[in-house]
Amino acid sequence: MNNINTYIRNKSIIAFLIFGLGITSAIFAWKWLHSQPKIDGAYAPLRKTLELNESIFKRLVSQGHLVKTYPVSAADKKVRYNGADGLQSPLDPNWKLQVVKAVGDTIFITLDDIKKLPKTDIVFDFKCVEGWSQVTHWGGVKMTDFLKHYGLEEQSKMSWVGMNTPDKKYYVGLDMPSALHPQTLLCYEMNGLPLPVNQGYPLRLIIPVKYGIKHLKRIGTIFFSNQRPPDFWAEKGYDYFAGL
Ligand SMILES: Nc1nc2c(c(=O)[nH]1)N[C@H]1C(S)=C(S)[C@@H](COP(=O)(O)O)O[C@H]1N2
Ligand SMILES: [Mo]
Repeated sequence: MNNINTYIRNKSIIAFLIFGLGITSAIFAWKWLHSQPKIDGAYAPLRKTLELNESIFKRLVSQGHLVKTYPVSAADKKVRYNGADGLQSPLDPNWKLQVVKAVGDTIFITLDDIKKLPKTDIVFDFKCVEGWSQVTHWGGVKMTDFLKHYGLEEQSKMSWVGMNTPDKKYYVGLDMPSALHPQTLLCYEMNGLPLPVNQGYPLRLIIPVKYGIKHLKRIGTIFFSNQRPPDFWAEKGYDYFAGL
């Protein structure tokens, strides 16, 4: 009898010690994580996980994976709009797209010039990280057609593309494989009509392999870099790549 009591007591003590050890290590792990430096708003170890996810995603893109498309008839006529950062000031009536080929070498391109390039339409399920999605219809020039037309092959060998609104208040960074994805558009039409102002008139990005946060509205400047460009939502802790 006594032996059994001793046995139960010892078991309880061991269970209690293991429980205590578990709690203590959880607290230490939490403290350790919060003592780590932040990279783009996320603690370094968590950022590492996001980057691992991204390397898997990049492989998918380079294998030529296409986002699912829909017939035009499936597109919603009442398109939701979301996000007005960088759209607050009135648009300069003399707006031109600025493409920085190199430091001190910027080209200025009008909307009419962009409209002369081959046009591509896409109907796809536009997804916002906030949890909604909508099948919508967009038209514009494929990023790859645009880059070829303007002789930007050398720039396309760099690792990153950056885009800003004219007032620089909203900005995105894109990995080159996603920028060169065949479904990525410099877009000037929605439902076959010029973009509404709150939807990014005169020119916005449509990059179906990524969440809405990357689809910059009202593009002012495009530049190329081997360093990762600043990114509005990544700075607030969202995944830099925001791939689907
Ligand atoms: N300039 C600018 N572009 C932006 C945003 C913004 O706030 N400012 N919001 C983004 C987000 S979070 C989403 S979901 C999409 C929404 O595009 P829509 O308004 O055409 O639906 O735009 C993206 N592009
Ligand atoms: Mo979004």
